[in-house]
Amino acid sequence: MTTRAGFVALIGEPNAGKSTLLNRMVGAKVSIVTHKVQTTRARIRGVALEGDSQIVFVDTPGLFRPRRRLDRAMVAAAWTGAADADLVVLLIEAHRGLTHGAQAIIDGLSERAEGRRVALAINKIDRVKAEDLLALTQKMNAAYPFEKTFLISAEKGHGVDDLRKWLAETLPEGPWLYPEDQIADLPMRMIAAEMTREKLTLRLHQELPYQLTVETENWEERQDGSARIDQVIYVARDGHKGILLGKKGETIKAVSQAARAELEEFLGRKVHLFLQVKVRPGWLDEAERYSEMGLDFRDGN
Ligand SMILES: Nc1nc2c(ncn2[C@@H]2O[C@H](COP(=O)(O)OP(=O)(O)OP(=O)(O)O)[C@@H](O)[C@H]2O)c(=O)[nH]1
Ligand SMILES: [Mg+2]
Repeated sequence: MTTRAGFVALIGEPNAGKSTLLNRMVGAKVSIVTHKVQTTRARIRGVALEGDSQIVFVDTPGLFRPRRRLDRAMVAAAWTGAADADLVVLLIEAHRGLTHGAQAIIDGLSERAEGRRVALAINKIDRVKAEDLLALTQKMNAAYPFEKTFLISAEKGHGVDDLRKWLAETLPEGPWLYPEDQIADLPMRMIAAEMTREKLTLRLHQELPYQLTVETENWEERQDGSARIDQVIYVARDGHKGILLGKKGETIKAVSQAARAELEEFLGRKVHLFLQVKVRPGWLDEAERYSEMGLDFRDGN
């Protein structure tokens, strides 16, 4: 039997649906999803099997014009993901079309991921009329020589099987890179921290989600089969701590409950989750915070 295996980087503007697509391909939620931009911060690998192929999807942070150190490190991580991959899939949003941001990514492709084979996935087709898609497909292919174009809805699942099949056929021949039953390549402590960050992002407004980070400090397996997980939420300002806790601690309590429920489902057992909020004004400039997130601090320079 000839097997195939390789890395497929999912790139695109923030909110394009990269993490949604990764989760659908893998069949489990390994990367967090919100309706807000810049949700994903680092490269997250999820593994899918299709016939004799093992496809390692690499979810990446959205590509945008970075301002802060964290933004720069995120964008650098995304480009590294594209440069290291066997195949690249650029996601755009059907209803937004060829935006300035998408054009900037196309311009970057030849420079930052030279020689990579790139397919286009026009996502969120559930939001547009079918007849609009032909013109957009043509426009995109005039802007860049994509190997293939797929019309998909990562959320509803349309077109996703065709994309997976094409990727499986197109990856190089070679032995599988992960054990057959592995679906993600990300430490559990980080997946757990991401789940809490997702709940925080969904609940908090404006800039706050971008001013915090979550780390799993301790993970204890208990005799009764449950897990005790201690996490720290770093915020940059005193005022943020108050907002995060909420009136009588309501906000943090709701976040904790939602994150715990998801963790329990993911792990298939009982979880005791303890969240602590720490004010740390300089966390956005601390190397250790970046390595905990899976980012390279120096990329932020
Ligand atoms: N209508 C529709 N919404 C979608 C589809 N795919 C993703 N979404 C929504 O788009 C939003 C962003 O999805 P994500 O998967 O977090 O996007 P992302 O590209 O990973 O975003 P960043 O991590 O911020 O770069 C979420 O609210 C998703 O539910 C789709 O096919 N159709
Ligand atoms: Mg994402």
